[in-house]
Amino acid sequence: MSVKELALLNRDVSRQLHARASKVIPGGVNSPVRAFKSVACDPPYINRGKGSHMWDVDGHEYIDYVGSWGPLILGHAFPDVVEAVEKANRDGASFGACTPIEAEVAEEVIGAFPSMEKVRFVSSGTEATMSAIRLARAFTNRKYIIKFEGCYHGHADSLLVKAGSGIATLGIPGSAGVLPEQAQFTLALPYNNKTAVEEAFARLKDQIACVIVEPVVGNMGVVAPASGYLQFLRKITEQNGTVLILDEVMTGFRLSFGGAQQLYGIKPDLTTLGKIIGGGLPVGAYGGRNELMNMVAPLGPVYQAGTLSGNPLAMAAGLATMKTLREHPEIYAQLEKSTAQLEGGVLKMAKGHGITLCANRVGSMLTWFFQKGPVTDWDTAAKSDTQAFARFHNRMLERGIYLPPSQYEALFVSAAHTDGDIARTVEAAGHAFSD
Ligand code: KE4
Repeated sequence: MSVKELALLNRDVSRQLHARASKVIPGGVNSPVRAFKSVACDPPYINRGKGSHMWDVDGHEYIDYVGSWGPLILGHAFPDVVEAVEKANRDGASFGACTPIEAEVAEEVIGAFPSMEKVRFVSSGTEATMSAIRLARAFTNRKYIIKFEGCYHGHADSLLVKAGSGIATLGIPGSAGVLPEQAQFTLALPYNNKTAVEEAFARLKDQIACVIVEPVVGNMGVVAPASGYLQFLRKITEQNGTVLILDEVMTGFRLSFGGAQQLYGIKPDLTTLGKIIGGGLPVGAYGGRNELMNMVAPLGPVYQAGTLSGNPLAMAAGLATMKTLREHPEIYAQLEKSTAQLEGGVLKMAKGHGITLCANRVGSMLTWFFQKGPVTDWDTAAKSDTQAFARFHNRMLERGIYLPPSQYEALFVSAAHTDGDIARTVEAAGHAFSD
């Protein structure tokens, strides 16, 4: 189809629904990235997903590479997950009481993450990271936290912070409504930069409660840790009695069954999880060794609670997902192969059309950056041509390929993606580059 024909693709019903939603929900969305602002097009309204495909209300079919932003490693409406949730729902959706399945899911998580002796379930990744930081501050009796620019850990006030003027200066609010007083104890340092971390510890010595890091970053686009970087963070935190929190909300059960910490051989003090452990339903978690976790209420003084924490439906979806991954470890080799084919196929198409493109990939997390690269931190990621990305995104969407609507996001390949999906996506990229 020519670009002109493509532009005629009817998306009227989505537009009408978006106009209606925008009257009653801020921006018409319940999470900002869904508004498709950075790709300047109206968001398709999705009403069905199956396997690696989704359909919108205007009847367009898409190969989906967002997968609900990571949870759907098995694809949409995976039968075992659907059946588990339906069965649980027939017995009642929520009790606000102890249920048998919670310990079963906790054992599944701890079996995959030996750095954890106990785990607490919450309802989002934000709750998980917020709680882990509170626990780290209580355990160390210290105030300061270190995060890294380009890493996202959810929308808790102390994490919506951007770097101050110079390296290792105190954080400044990254959002309206976050007070300077709430940002002042957060340092936002450059990722993959050892000197910045050394300077922060030299300056603040024994005042740093925790370092929280995405072990493989997905939230500036995919950025892998430099060789030895995670081992460096583990060593300097150990030397200073600082808690190392690996935020594996995205990488947990994604990069391997034991997440990035299994892949890179790192034993954190605390791990946060989300996305895949809920199988598409709302679940977050934080966990670590007993010395820390036994401080969490009702055992200890660190308060944290949640009406729907450990919700039976969400637990059922997560358990069915994790069991499938545990029983089919070959899925990870399949994801490695299919995502590598996707990465390389599109890079080859770009080269053939004279498009400047580089890629970062770890397992089934992938980002093509519209620049020559390399992309190793936020400063280099930010050099990308976001207009070129937006054009590519739109043209792929018109050709039935649903990519994350931002240059600074990871795409996700699922076990449901077929060789045909990958080939069709590469072919669509060739057309998109030539439009
Ligand atoms: P939630 O509160 O959105 O469940 O999790 C926050 C979070 C924490 N840690 C990491 C590493 C994350 O990637 C996230 C959330 N990821 C984004 C995608 N980049 C969610 C998508 C959205 O905000 O709508």
